Amino acid sequence: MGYRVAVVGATGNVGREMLQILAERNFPVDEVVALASSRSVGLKASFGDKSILKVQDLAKFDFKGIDIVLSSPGAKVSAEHSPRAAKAGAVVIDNTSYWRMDPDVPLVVPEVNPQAIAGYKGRGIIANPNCSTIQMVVALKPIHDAAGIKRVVVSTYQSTSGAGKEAMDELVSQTKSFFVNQTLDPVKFTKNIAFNVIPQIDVFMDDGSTKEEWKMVVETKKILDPKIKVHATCVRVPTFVGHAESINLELERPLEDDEARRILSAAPGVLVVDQREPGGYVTPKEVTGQDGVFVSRIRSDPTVENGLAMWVVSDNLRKGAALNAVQIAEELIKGYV
Ligand code: 11C
Repeated sequence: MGYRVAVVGATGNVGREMLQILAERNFPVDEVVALASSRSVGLKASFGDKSILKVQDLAKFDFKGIDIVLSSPGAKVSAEHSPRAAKAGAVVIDNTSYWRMDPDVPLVVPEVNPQAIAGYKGRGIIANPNCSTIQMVVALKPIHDAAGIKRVVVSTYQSTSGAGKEAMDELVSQTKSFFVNQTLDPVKFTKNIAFNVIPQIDVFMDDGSTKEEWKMVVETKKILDPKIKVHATCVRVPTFVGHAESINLELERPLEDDEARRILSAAPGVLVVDQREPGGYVTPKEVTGQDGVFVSRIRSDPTVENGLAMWVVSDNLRKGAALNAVQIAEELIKGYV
């Protein structure tokens, strides 16, 4: 038996990837529906190489009979339509920031807290975490189980695809304009992104952090352990796909770097590439289109007691968004729908 699945935001970076991954992983479907705003109605969306779908109007769509919704529109759209879909009987896996911190909505990374899925019954919504959080907690979970994480200090190097297709186009056009001696003013970003890095993702909060940084703090606590202290600096870099993170950990108990490497190599969803020679590590460009969370540069940090440092890279559109949502759906159909 298959499921009736709807993908909301089907024409966006993440929505397209959701359709691709559902098809790639042969998710058991009887029907797949592609939904987006009225502007996109009539456009086509590929369900992998299985079929071409005609995009339908989200606002007019009746969710009755739909089993699972994978949703990645803007937060405001999600606030309105995810509860509407849930009320019609669907389980909604929502990739926006809107529902993540709601105490009645589980926030799930299947390699880390699959047991939390059961909590969806309250609202009928399961939240998919922010991309920079997902890849970090997949790498932190086995270390936390082995040696207890007290504190995390993370700096991110986030690709333009996290800000959408227009942001990727802005990187392309600014790069091209540089070679013809023109300057194109920023539109999607606050400063030029070509040949630059920008230490702001999302809006500023009252304490001087940005909302992306705040998300990394509160989401990590909700998914992994509320006792872990997290300090994040989130930076946009001129790459297209793949977020990288430099992570420093302070552990409760000593953990040799060789032991950390062994533990990470055996952890679900993690691939260790750590050769301590030129090129013996992973960069964002190499992980585009891949499913894993890649860990390199694992080493002791002698500046704090029980310190450990690592470099973590993953495809932000796949494990950071669409793949994680599809994995939640796979867990869900094992016993919850
Ligand atoms: C970025 N992490 O790279 C953001 C995109 O809360 O789902 C995802 C925003 C979110 O810009």
